[in-house]
Amino acid sequence: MFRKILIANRGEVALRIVRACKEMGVASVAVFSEADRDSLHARMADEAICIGPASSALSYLSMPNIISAALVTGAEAVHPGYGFLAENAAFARACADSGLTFIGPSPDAIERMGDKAVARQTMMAAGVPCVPGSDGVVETSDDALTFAREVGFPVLIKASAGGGGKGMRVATDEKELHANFTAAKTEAAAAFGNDEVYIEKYLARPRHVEMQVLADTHGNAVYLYERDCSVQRRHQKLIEEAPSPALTPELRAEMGAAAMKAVHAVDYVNAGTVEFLLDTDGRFYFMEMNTRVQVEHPVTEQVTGVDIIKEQLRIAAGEPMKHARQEDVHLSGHAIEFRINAEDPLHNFRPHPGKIDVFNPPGGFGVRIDSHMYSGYTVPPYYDSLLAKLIVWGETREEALARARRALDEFIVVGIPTTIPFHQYVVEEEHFQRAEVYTDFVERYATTEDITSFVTGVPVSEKEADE
Ligand code: MV4
Repeated sequence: MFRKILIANRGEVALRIVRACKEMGVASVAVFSEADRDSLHARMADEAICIGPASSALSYLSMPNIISAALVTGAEAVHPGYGFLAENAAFARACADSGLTFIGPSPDAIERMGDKAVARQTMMAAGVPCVPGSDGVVETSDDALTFAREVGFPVLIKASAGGGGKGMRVATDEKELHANFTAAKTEAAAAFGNDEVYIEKYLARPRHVEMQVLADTHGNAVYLYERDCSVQRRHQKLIEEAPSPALTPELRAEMGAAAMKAVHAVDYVNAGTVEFLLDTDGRFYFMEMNTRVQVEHPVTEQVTGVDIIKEQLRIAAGEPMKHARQEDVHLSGHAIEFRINAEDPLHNFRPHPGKIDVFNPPGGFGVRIDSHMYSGYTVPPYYDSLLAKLIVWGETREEALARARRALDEFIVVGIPTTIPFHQYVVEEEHFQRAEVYTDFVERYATTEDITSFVTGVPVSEKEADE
């Protein structure tokens, strides 16, 4: 095992990694920007080193600053967390070139999954089910038309360099295809400096179901089952749960086998996530592969008992992972994660940095809080707005929901608005309670009017009648 590692991140995930290090007897080095001097991740690590000014580009995204910090502190490895440099192949290479172990997959795997057209082509060749569409990049709008006619309209034009919803355009008929193909390419060129696009049939109201995988350098590979992440807003996940209420045991085994094919197709090592779209007929299709640990990894930890961060460290250190056989990985109960963001759900989820006067987290059986906040902490305006993750566990989904209601009621944050009221609304919402949740859930059933009405106690219909 490593003696000392550097954590190239901030906030709750940096703290999550510090905690794993402490339990494993690994010394931790935190890095922080000038805006994060008073942050908990820096205080809880064994050592902390300033890597630049507030701007991410000059601190958490600065490869030379981070690598220098690792070298001067004598760290042997770098954990990138999620976001920032986590899926940057050049960074993984730069670590290796400096004699540092990157705690993640090979630069090659990062690169191949980072290009979404190459990822799709790789998965098609490996026999992983993909949405009907083009085999890799589509060069001309005439070729796009050929594919669209083959699979039928509507189709989705996606940027190869995109992912996470950026650079997508729907075309509902032949007339729209040409204009939207050109628009998608222009948009992709401007956003990513790469105008390559590919085509898929557009699935109506899919669910987002993703498989957590782990693979080590000894040839062991397992899936830790799925997470259902259908409650999203503008491609930002808000609630994730495991297991997915939409999977049968048979479908779960099929999806797990498909995820294992994906792992083997790129000789994947370390923790990863294979994202699928599940259509209303129970068919699933590969969407993307994330080559990092994800924000929502705790829901999987709660239902499997596997500490994913510790497994990442063991794998990167060249040890066999602890949960190496599929037969040893069991699902137990139900977990749901609620993202508590420094955002105002009554005003379009507008980010709202500022001082937290009081933070009183919930507790008790089946409640886990992963957070870097404390009473008196000031949320800086420079980074993402995730403040805390509330993860509840129950023997059943119903028990987890009852526990979520109780925990959300106990959860006190004074000083800035948070997404807590949004979650309090959702756990009472009938479609969510019945688990009838698709990727359009928020726009359909959790609008600003719905949440405002819930918070003020004024029914939506009465308010409309007043106006
Ligand atoms: C799709 C789709 C429908 N059909 N692909 C959005 C994020 C990016 N990773 C892919 N996305 C989608 N791809 C086909 N062929 C619908 C979406 C999508 C979506 C997917 C998952 C979760 C939320 C979403 C919200 C809107 C669109």
